[in-house]
Amino acid sequence: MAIHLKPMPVRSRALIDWVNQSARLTKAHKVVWCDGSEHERGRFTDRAVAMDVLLPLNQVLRPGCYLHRSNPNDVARTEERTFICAPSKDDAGPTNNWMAPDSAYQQLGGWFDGAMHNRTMYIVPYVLGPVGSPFAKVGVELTDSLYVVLNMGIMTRMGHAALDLLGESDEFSRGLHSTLDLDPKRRLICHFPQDNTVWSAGSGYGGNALLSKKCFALRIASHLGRKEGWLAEHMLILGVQSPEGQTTYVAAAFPSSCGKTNLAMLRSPASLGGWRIFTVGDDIAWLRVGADGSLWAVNPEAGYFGVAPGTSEGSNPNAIAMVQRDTIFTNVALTSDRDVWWEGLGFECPEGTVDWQGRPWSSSSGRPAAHPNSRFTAPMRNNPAISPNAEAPVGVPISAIIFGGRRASTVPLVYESFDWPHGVYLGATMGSETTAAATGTVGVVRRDPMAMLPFCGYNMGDYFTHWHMMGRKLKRPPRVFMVNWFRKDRDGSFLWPGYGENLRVLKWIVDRVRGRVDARETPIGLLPKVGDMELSRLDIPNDQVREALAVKPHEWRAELDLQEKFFASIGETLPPELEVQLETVRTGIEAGRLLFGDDLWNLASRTS
Ligand code: OXD
Ligand code: MN
Repeated sequence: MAIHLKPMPVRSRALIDWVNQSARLTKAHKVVWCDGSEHERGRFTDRAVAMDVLLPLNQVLRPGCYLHRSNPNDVARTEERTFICAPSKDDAGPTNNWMAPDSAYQQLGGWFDGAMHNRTMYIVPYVLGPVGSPFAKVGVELTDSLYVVLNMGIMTRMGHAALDLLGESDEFSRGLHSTLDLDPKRRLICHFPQDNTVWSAGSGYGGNALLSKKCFALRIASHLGRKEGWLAEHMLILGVQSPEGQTTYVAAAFPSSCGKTNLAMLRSPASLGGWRIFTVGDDIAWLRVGADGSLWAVNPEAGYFGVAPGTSEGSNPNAIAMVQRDTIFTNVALTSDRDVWWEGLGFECPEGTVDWQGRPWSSSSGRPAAHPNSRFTAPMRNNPAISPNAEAPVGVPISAIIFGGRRASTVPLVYESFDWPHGVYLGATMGSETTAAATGTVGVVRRDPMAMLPFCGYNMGDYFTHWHMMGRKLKRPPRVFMVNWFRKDRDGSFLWPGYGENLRVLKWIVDRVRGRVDARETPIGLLPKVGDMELSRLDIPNDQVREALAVKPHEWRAELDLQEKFFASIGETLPPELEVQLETVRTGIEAGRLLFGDDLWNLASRTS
């Protein structure tokens, strides 16, 4: 019989019943309700240190910071072991793995049976979205991982706030998580949207185990959003403030590990003094149509689970400042003075550093010191660029949506859609090279519509239709843009410097939204006139910018064929509107090529 410790005032009968049921199933040795207080965090941290779950870092250099080393077989999201267990396979659609709900409950139920007999079950109630916001939702995660509890305390509003908001209601997301024995063969992340439930087994890694994040705030929430008429998206949210003090809010979807956190926290380069970025969120946006007919967004999370490698004083100075304290690092390297190091931190690895597995390491070791998907978990309040509206219950009004992928060719630095349906087509056809954020081959282009391929909790074709429906409800829809920071020249060098200089692209987007500049019309969308972009004091020739903006028909022919293949793979649920959009682009590209050859829009950009 489980011992319940420190019960808090819990008024939801449904919550108590479910906790009891889960404790019986897992035969939890102890059940601990988490209240989310600082005092509790201190106790849990001490316990995690005593259990070697956390290693204290140098508390003078990094107060409140700890290092966690995960099992080497458990370092990224496992998409092939992630399932949408909706009642029918069609509900999950062709882009998701599907398992019948009964089979999934049965298989995982077998694994969970007795899984915590000598472990503590922590009950983690949490709120997603600012407390007091109409967007806010309650979730509860039951877990046997102290690492998960401590991360959830950073990533969500955890404890009393959630129980207060829940009151007597039975409306909360139910997450049951056990690391089991971390055997990859007994690893499954199963979502039951119809039950507002996730069961996650066999992994302790972020996206698989912090159930508030990808599992609830995206997969389950996208299903709820479809039912209730809103959107849960894999998007950062930021405010761009002009030198006059006018702020324009933007939401942007990029696949994992493509720089969302860097863009959300961007510090303007000296050459663009006067322009500033404020972060509302770095990974997830919940979006609703407001009474004014605009799209309003909140960040459901309270912290950032960012990719460490590549984060430096140069690429993201605000993140470097943020992770100076109160941060949990996962799978980074440890220096001899107990500080952290990772590839791309901007300085040589100090001697005596051990790698993410604790093995001696030097630059000649022939392997990275930090795992490529190593992470920092930091509270958003530590971000020096946090928006004053990050906790605003009503959210922020979104004037522009930006889609973007990692594409070495074809996709220009920035362009704008003609209207909302064309914008949905841009998002639906997004492609990107795969990264280390998920297990599998890195560097292959895959279609990743709206950056939601791994996170959409229902049929992708129905998801596109939902986007069209949202557009119909919007009296003042945001403009939609596509960006690509990663285009390369023939020699394989990046054409655009990226990082802080991306603010120049944001400035053009803001100028478009505010009606300050016009654009060049091409079959793929509206491109900047090079003269309208702020390029002063940028250390690259204008011709290189033109190359980054070029529309090359031979590349687009190949691209459109791939898009068509992807659409075919969606099957019957694909809205015909998307095929019409694709054919319109194809006709434009072919006509232009016949009339002017392959260099048409390249040439056009030269004259503007
Ligand atoms: C993330 C991801 O952790 O997208 O945010 O993988
Ligand atoms: Mn993400």
